Amino acid sequence: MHLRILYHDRCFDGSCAAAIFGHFFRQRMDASAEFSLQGLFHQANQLFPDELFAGDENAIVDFKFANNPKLNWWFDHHQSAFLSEEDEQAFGRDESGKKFYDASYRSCTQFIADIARDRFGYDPVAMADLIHWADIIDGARYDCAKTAVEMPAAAMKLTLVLEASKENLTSKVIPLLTEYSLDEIVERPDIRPVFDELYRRHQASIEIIRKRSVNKDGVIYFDLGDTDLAGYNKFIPYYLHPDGTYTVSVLDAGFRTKISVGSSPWAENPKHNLATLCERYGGGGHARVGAISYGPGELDRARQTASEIVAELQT
Ligand SMILES: [Mn+2]
Repeated sequence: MHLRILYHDRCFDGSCAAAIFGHFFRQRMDASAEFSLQGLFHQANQLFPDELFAGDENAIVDFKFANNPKLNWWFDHHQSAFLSEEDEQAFGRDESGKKFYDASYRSCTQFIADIARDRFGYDPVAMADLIHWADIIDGARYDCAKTAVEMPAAAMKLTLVLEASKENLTSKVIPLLTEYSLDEIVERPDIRPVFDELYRRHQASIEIIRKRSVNKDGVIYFDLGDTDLAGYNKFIPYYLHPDGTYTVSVLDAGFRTKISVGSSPWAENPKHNLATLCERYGGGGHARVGAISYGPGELDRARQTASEIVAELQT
């Protein structure tokens, strides 16, 4: 029996969600199931081609709903979980008892653990550390920006590797998450040097953002469109500008042009819902962090959108 797990790619919670779903499936559904893993990215004009659902059973975790009859399992906690109203209605009509959505969860990993325990008798105790860290990392529950930027814990180091390594290591790391501790994974000879190199680049990115970012009326803005940075640690802006409430940035990630819109986890009750704001431009996310993806090379359009969002957040 072949179980195909589609998960939010380049994301610690997405990876832990894939790991815990596989662990649950082997514990409660089919002990001899073989897994295959496929990461999914948010893109402009998101599609779920039929080839994605090539398993005997197919699951999506920590990613949008796909209205495809071959989708057997679905777990998500993003506010923007549906591509269309039609998809939302299809989810509402679903009677499989295997598709679940709850945007109040900080991590999809915790969500899967709770549902699998309550409805399917799953024992998640072996996954307690993963659940704990997915909740901290996806929920951005760090004491301060300094901790978030300096990454003392193994889970934080692994997050950097999963999000930013040149070669995508998520499908390699996911099977390790159920076999080894986070400390053991980070110290592996095929992971530690990757982290060390990324950490050096992380420190360099702090200097680039330091030079380019401005904080005006609580909104930190910077444009990385002409740099080769395809991502950055989202707490750097608040490390550099502790009194900033929001961040808006533009970057060129090659396959997409991305506008990131975030709020400081240390700011009390920011008044704007960033998922709702991003949805107006075809993006999405959570209340406190969102993003918009445009096509490759659409930097001017992205800059225009970013300036509109900055103006709105400054009010
Ligand atoms: Mn998540």
